[in-house]
Amino acid sequence: MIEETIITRAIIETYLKELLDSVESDVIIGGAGPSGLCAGYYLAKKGYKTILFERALKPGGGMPGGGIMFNRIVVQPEGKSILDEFGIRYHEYKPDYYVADSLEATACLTDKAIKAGLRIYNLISIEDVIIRDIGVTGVVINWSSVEIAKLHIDPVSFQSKIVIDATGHPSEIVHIVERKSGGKLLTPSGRIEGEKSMWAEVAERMTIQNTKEVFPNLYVTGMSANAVFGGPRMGPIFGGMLLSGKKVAEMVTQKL
Ligand code: 48F
Repeated sequence: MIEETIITRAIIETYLKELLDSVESDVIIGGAGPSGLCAGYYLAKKGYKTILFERALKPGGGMPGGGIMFNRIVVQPEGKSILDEFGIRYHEYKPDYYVADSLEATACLTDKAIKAGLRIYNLISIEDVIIRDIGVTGVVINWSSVEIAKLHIDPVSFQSKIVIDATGHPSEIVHIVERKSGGKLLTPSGRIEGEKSMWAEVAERMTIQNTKEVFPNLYVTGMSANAVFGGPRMGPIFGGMLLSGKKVAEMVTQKL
């Protein structure tokens, strides 16, 4: 016999128990694209309590869509070791250009990150941050459905030692901090430099260079790093995203 009310209780009770335990954490990541998932995997694997809020229904960000909806991604040789780490299969298309299935890549990243201990909360948007004297100390969240419907419902806050902006092209968390801190970012101008037009080779290199602390206790990874520090976009080549996620996890580990 199947009791509907037990199903209801199982879902609500287990979700809320974990959510309550996530109110304070070591690291909060905004965005479950490739860089956020990769960062979350390496941090959770090290034993840090790592929470990820994702606005969308499903994780993956720009990865599952591949290039122009063709579900393939390209990765350069430097990214191969991360594909191996996550069990993502690939083949050499031409020397130094590896092709993988973008759905398999998304599934493997998500699977390994969750199994390493990353807590992913989908359908939740980060709409503000908490800033104290020491820098960023957490985020303010609301249901994405509330945001989309433009309902007047107050959000709640979650505290962490570190926040990582992995929100991709719009670099949403850094935009909030720029606006609310009066432009005191650790960028050359103190403000967001802005993303430049496509140049895959330079962009891939710069994504890793630009993976940094951009305000005390706030780091940028992936496309957000390039948008904040003035790097170009790169299109459907993904090695830089994965390497940036790994790098930010290493930087945060050193700081913690
Ligand atoms: O855009 P996205 O995949 O970011 P990424 O990890 O990777 C970029 C590539 O996909 C691609 C590219 C190159 O290869 O240029 O675009 O840097 O994932 C960002 C995720 O953040 C979520 C959004 O729904 C997406 O899944 N997101 C954005 N803003 C918020 C957010 C927010 N305020 N709160 C929660 N999630």
